[in-house]
This record gives sequence, structure tokens and C-alpha cells, in this order.
Amino acid sequence: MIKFYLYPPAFGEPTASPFCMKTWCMLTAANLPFECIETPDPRKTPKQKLPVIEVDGTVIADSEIIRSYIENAADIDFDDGLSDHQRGIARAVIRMVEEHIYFAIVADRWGEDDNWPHVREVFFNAIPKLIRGVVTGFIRKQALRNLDGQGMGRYTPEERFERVRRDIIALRELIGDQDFLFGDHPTAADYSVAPMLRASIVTPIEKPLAKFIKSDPVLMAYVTRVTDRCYPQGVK
Ligand SMILES: N[C@@H](CCC(=O)N[C@@H](CS)C(=O)NCC(=O)O)C(=O)O
Repeated sequence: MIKFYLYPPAFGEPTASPFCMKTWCMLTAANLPFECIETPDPRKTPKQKLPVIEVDGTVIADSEIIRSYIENAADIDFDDGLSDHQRGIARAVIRMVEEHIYFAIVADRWGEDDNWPHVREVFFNAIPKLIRGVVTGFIRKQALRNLDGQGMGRYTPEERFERVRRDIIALRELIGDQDFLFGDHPTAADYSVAPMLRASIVTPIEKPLAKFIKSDPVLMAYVTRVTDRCYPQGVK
């Protein structure tokens, strides 16, 4: 049985992390037996991040590496039926949402003073109230340093939104009138994109990114379709 370590639910989402949600969708699609183990603390994992899975005592970290494990273990290809050209686009799309849009979400949540108190209360409610302010202040500083290092933290909120607005339009254009990114059935890119769009719109104090996505019927219908088809039963 695979042990799947993930963040607890947050802001109405089954898990606080779009990467955990992606992994959850992949495990579900592959029909492999697994148990979910919620933890708020990634510090003891190999990359100090979640998701990780544990298989027969071996820990596998990072949703992309987990994907390879799942595809091997279940003898499936999440991109089955895609042409090489489509596979190229899929990989670029996954990189765009996971390495670009994701950091705009982090900046909206951790960097904006009106969102931060909500994030603090939801993500760190396991920390005793007496020391929560100090501990989370330290964690926030670290997160903002990471954002600065990554680059997203150096943009003004307006510049940040303009960057991701164009990404979101690219996603909408790719979806077009299809049910999923590459046609009538979900592929790996859908497992990355839909959880990231959902994460964008549930940030407690709505920022331009959330408003932009929510005002787009194509994107919202797409998110609903992926949720209905790919999210595990009972957590939607
Ligand atoms: N490339 C990783 C990204 C995972 C990731 O960024 N996880 C975040 C939560 S969404 C995390 O655990 N962050 C903890 C930290 O950076 O300290 C993957 O695909 O699994």
C-alpha cells in the first residue's frame, strides 16, 4: 500500500497544495491502492516539500518523480494518445503553471498583508497560539526570501498580475472548445492545471488573478469538468 503524505485541507480545497492535489488525481487515475496521511510539516521529507509518497519504505519526493513512479507501477502513460507535438506542449504547460503561476499564488497568499493573517491561521493552527506569531513570522520571512530568490517577489502586484494574466489567457486558448487540454479525456497536464487554477481562486482575499479566472466561463467550466472527472470521490 502506498503512503501518500499531503497537506491538510485549506480554503475549501481538499489539500492546501496544488502539487498534492495533482498527485492525488494521478494516484486515483492509476487505480493504485494508497492511503492519505495528512501532515502540515514537510521538514523531514527529502526536499522539505510535499507531496511525497512512501512505497515499501522508500520515500519518493516531488510530484513529477512521483508521476514517473505511478506510470511505471501501474504500467500506464497519462499522456497516452498524445502526439509528440502535444507532449511537447503538455510539458511546457506544466512548467508554466508549476514554475510560474504557482509563485504568483504564493505571492498573493504570503506576500499580501491582507491575505497573510488568513494563511497563518489556516496553515499553522497546529502551532500553539502563544508562539504562533513569532514562529509564523519567521516562516513568512523565509517564504518571502524564497520568492525574492525565485524572482516573482521582485515584481509589483501589477507587474505580477500582468505576467500571469498572459499565462492564463494561453491556458484558455489551449482549452478552447475542448473538454480537456488535449481533447475529450484528461491527461497529465490537466492534473497540474486544474488544481493550480483552483488554488488561484480560493485565496481568501480575492486578488486580480482570482478575479480574472473567475470571470472566464471557459476556464471555470474546465475546472468543474476536471474536478468532476479527476478528483477523488468524496473530496470535491
Ligand atoms: N516541484 C515540487 C513542488 C512542491 C511544492 O512546492 N510544495 C510546496 C507546497 S505547494 C511545499 O511543500 N512547500 C514547502 C516549502 O517550500 O517550505 C513538486 O512538484 O512536488
